[in-house]
Amino acid sequence: MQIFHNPVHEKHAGRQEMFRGKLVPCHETPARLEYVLEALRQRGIGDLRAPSAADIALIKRVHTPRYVDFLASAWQEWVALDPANAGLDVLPSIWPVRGFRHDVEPTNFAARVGLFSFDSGCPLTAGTWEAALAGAACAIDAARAVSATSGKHAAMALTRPPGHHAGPDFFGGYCFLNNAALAAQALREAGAARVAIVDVDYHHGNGTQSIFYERADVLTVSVHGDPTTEYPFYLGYADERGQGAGADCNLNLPLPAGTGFADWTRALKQGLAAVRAFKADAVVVALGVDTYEGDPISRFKLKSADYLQVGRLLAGLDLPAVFTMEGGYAVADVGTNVANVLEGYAG
Ligand code: SP5
Ligand code: ZN
Repeated sequence: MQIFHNPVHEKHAGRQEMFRGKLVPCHETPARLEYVLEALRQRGIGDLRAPSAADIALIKRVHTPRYVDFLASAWQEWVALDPANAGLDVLPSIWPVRGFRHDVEPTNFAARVGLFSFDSGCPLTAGTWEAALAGAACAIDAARAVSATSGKHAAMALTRPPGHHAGPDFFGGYCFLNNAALAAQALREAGAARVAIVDVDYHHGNGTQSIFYERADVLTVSVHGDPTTEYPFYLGYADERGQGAGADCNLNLPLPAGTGFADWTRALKQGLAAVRAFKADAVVVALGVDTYEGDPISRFKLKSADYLQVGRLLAGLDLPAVFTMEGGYAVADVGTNVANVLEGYAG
């Protein structure tokens, strides 16, 4: 499997996220990816390569141009406000909720940060744009590599920050550019008529759902913690089925906190059946391993060995596949768990 690894991921390193009225250390750290790399190297899994330059035009067909331009210049604007800001991260503090206008773009920086974000747990740092852009390139390259090879070929975008919470024009949930959505778009543009995205991260892939909600060419499936109690709370319910041309092209499979592998597998199999019924030509797997029993912010009970079976089940689709790296915060075990999925997938 070709693995496009983000060589500048560590340039995105948030200091703190807001949690219960305090700033606490970020869960989404550079070490997460280093553990994955180490596990892949040790086990001889994959063929590591660097990404090419990012296709900004493609990124602007998934995200709005004004959002992409905001991300690209946000850090410079932040430091221009006060040179001392260079030692601090950007965290949103105000948002336009119901009744506020979304069509205006204030010049005030904090106001623009809020316009383009949805939570205060997702710091934007000096290197966020560079890291997110290289990660997007990994996702696009992985999709193009898979498209260029016939048969059941697979590739991975091994990158952070993750992507599945990032929507058409907002960041949040540790995500800035939606790598899974970019991979799906790249697969479409390389000739796949129908693409499915299967999101197995603990959290609902709200950004991915929003990006494709009215499209019939991309099926979005997400197995996740029930948003009644789990982040991101405001999306991810079973009655969200897609809209307009995209009606019946979104499938949410929420499961209660505490769910173990047997029940989780039943939901995944239901999701995979929907992918088959959709007659997808290719699949993108948004691979989060925060479903792990040891994850510090999540509440499913998968064990490390279960991830081998997750890989086997995904391989059963028998489709060209692109994996993107999403969540997983039990840092020292993230490598084993991701490597297990890929090993199970390879058979
Ligand atoms: C990609 C991904 O998995 N994003 C998840 C974002 C979750 N953000 C909210 C997490 C709040 C958890 N805070 C718990 C702190 C316990 N010390
Ligand atoms: Zn997650």
